[in-house]
Amino acid sequence: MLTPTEKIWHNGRLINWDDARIHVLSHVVSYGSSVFEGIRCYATSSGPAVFRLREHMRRMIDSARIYRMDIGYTIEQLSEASLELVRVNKLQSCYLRPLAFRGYGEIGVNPLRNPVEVYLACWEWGKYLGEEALSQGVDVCVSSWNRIAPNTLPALAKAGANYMNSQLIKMEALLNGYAEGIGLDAAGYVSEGSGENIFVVRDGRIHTPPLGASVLPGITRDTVLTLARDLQIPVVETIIPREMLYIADEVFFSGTAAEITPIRSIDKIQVGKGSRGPVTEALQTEFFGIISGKAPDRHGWLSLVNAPQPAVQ
Ligand code: PPE
Repeated sequence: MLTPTEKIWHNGRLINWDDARIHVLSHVVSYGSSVFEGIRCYATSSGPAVFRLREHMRRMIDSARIYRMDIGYTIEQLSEASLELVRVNKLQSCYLRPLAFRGYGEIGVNPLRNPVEVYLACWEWGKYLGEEALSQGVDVCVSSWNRIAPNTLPALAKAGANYMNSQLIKMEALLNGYAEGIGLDAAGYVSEGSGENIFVVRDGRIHTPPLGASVLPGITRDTVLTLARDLQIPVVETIIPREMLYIADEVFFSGTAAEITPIRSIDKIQVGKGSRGPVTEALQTEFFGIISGKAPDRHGWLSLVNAPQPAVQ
């Protein structure tokens, strides 16, 4: 269950958690007209720090643009407001959920006359796929549901409506005893999990589906690609046939919520040795080093919530 915090940001103002309510006839409720983000803030020795804040806000504005939605705030304004929100809620680490949606006004498919409402909320959120997932790996399946096809719903937009497809994948997986499901794209190639991008390692080379395979352009995906290049591990963005999953040495998920989670079996076929592999572990070490503040933030990925105090003269 969600643990409420004190404040939520709405259209430029801080309001109480319990006052962040909408009318049942808001456009978004009937027609799914929302875009959103998921961002993590980590506890570091310099205080709470938000991971790749600007990149997430840029994607939010991109998502809105695809749907002709004018958010009315810049990347800088949304980023500043996020830092302020974490500060006023006095959290050391949390998950941030920016949301923009078509609000109350008219009913009918045309959204253009309804107001756009922008919210930022945050709360404490633990591990996504279970406590042991990060070290032990998870058991997953290939879903009988495909990901959204091109020319149906745009996958580059992180829109609420896309998650109806994710829910079908997730529910089917959970009810069949798996932690997560992998969606194939409309052509039958590997796409992504219900809320994670996917990576396949074979013979020391990392493969991930290209943006054309109906994947969300994940910020953690980009992080993994960057860290792999830093480690001089070859990476390719390429079409991945389903059966590559079964003959891979390692497979792992990436995502803000899932971070870097190893996959130990797919459709009950063991992946590699059935435990976290060396490439996955090396990437986790880099990633967790940076987000915990223990390794240098060499790519400038962390935004400190509390601005550093000026040096005493
Ligand atoms: N694909 C999908 C479909 C997806 O939802 C996410 C994030 C990703 C890939 C990874 O993107 P990124 O977080 O930028 O690396 N899923 C978010 C929502 C999870 C939820 O249950 O809600 C997340 O990880 O925060």
